[in-house]
This record gives sequence, C-alpha cells and structure tokens, in this order.
Amino acid sequence: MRIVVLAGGIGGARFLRGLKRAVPDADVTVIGNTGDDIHLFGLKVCPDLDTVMYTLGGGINEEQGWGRADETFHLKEELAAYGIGPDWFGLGDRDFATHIVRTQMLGAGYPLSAVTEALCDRWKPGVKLIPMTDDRVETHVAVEVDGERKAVHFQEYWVRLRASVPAEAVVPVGADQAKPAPGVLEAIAEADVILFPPSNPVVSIGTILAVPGIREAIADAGVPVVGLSPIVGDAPVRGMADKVLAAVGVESTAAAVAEHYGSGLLDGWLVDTVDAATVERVEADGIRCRAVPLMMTDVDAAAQMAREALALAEEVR
Ligand code: GDP
Ligand code: FO1
Ligand code: CA
Repeated sequence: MRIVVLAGGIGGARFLRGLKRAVPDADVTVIGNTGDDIHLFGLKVCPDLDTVMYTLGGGINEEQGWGRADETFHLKEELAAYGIGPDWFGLGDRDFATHIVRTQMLGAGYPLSAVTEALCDRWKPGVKLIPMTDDRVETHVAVEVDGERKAVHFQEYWVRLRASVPAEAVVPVGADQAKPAPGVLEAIAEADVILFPPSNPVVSIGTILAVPGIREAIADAGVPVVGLSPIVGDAPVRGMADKVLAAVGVESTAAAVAEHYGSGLLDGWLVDTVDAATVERVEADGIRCRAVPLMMTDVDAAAQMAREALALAEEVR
C-alpha cells in the first residue's frame, strides 16, 4: 500500500511512528512542511523535517518532541558569550551538526530534497521524507506589538513570543512562487491513500497546501483523503494552533477544521471521542466522520489511530 502523509513537526511525526507500527510494510511518503525553516548563525534549520527524521530515526528528545535526545548546549553558550544571538531559539550541539551538514550541502548546490535524503541515509526513518518544495518559503505572522504592526518570522511568533499576542495574519511568504519538490506530485498521483495527520492545519498542512499544484494534485488523485483532528475538546492538544486558526477565521473545533479543509479535499475525518457530538455536523458537510480516541499517549495509541484512519479510507473508497 502506498500512503502519502502531509506532515508538520511533532503531531505529524508521532502519528507517522504509529503508522509505521500499524502497517510496517506500507510504502510511506511524507511531504514535509518547510515554512517553519529559519536561517540562524548562517545555518539553515528545518524544524519540521528534523522532527520527523529524528522521531522516526530514534534520535528525538521524547519529552520535548523536538530536538535531539541527550543534548548539550555548549555551542549556544559560547555564541552567547560572544554576544551572538538569538538567545531565544534553543539549538543544541548534536542538532547543530545536522544544520551544518545541511547548509554545507545546500552551499555546494544540492537542492533541499537531495540534502534531506542524504540526512535520512543516517537516520533511516523508514519513510521517504520529501520537503514540500526546494524553494524558499517562510511563514510570517502579522502581529501588533506595543501599538506597532509588524510581521515576524513564524519561529519568532511561536518560540520567542510564545504566541502571546493575537496573530492577525499568517503568510507563507514565497509559497505562491514555489514549485513542489521532485517526487511530491508523483507520490500523490501514485498514492492509494492520502492522510493528514493531527498536524497544525494552518502553519503545517496549510503551508504545504499553499504550494501551487499540491492541493490540486490531492483533490485530483481520486483516492481517499482522510484527516485526524489536532483539536480535541475545542483546544489544541499541544501548542498554540488556536492562535493561528483565529488568524484565518476558523474556530478551534474539530468540525471547523474539517470544514476549513472542505469536502473538496477531505473524504474522511477522525475526531476524538470527546467530540463525538460533532460527527453529525461534519457529515452534513459531506465528509465521512468517526469519533475514536485521538490522544497519542504512546506509539500503540498512535498506531491505533493510524488503523482507524486507514479503515475510514476503505469505507469512503
Ligand atoms: P509542530 O510543527 O511541531 O507544531 O507539529 P504539527 O504541526 O505536526 O502538529 C501540531 C499539532 O498536533 C497541534 O495542533 C496539536 O494540537 C496536535 N497534536 C499533538 N499531539 C496530539 C495528539 O496526541 N493528538 C491529537 N489529536 N493531536 C495532537
Ligand atoms: N521550540 C521551542 O519551543 N523552543 C525552541 O527553542 C525550539 C528550538 C528548536 C530547534 C530545532 C528544532 O528543530 C525545533 C525547535 N523547536 C523549538 C521546535 C519548533 O520551533 C516547533 O516545534 C515548530 O516549528 C512549531 O511548529
Ligand atoms: Ca511546525
């Protein structure tokens, strides 16, 4: 079975680990969000690609959900001693190596997709991980700070400001000019099923869908497209998805997120059992909906979610 998954960071990665356990022999292609990418200290950092790679490769910091296990921060401390920032973004020594290799290869002319493949040669995530695009796309967030309206990089909004101010707009800068990376449209066209894991609908999956051609390819693939709600009990399970959903005028409910994707894109939608009352509303929108446990408390729970998603896909096929 060929499965295509659009993924952000933590939610996407943990779901993928469950999917791998549920269907070990499946051929899984992951289209990763690169809108979170940021250049720091002259290095290219790709948080969502790395979160997927480290989680599936066994190198992730489990508690945090991002960054490396068994990490130290000597390099960051040394940079700080030189007065070199930013100090608000935590890059560890082990993680730095990934960014150095990536930046070196990009400098030598390799596209991000080839660099990602090379990094995965070490981590062996067991999936084909492809960035959504080789072109530069950067998610910016319009905010008002001290009466002044400005756009900040998504990481500055999320990590430095901790999404403490309302997001007035979210813009994937460069997306309209970006092309899907090699292999993205091919994987979608050849898929037996397409899954949207419980990833951020705006800044993860929304950004991937903003690359011209990807949304259309999914809608035209003619195979079941099934999503899992990242909103449980009217709130994000973790992170601040409610802030960026508000920016695009979507309420933080499992049903509203399904409607945001729309029946033109989604065939099936899983909501958590606590949101069972919303199933009817989603089905009224023409999206087949089931309520099942959606908390990824461990890999087995994530694997069960993956089985439910694949079962729903068979129902709507
Ligand atoms: P990020 O890039 O690290 O923010 O990760 P993603 O975009 O892939 O996923 C973030 C989303 O995953 C957040 O909106 C969370 O609400 C959601 N999420 C995280 N853990 C869980 C879980 O156990 N169950 C569900 N249903 N959603 C989750
Ligand atoms: N998230 C934080 O909340 N604080 C950090 O200092 C931080 C550093 C960081 C470094 C590398 C990396 O791959 C991810 C990192 N993240 C950090 C996570 C990341 O910013 C978020 O998970 C996503 O980009 C949000 O979608
Ligand atoms: Ca992300």
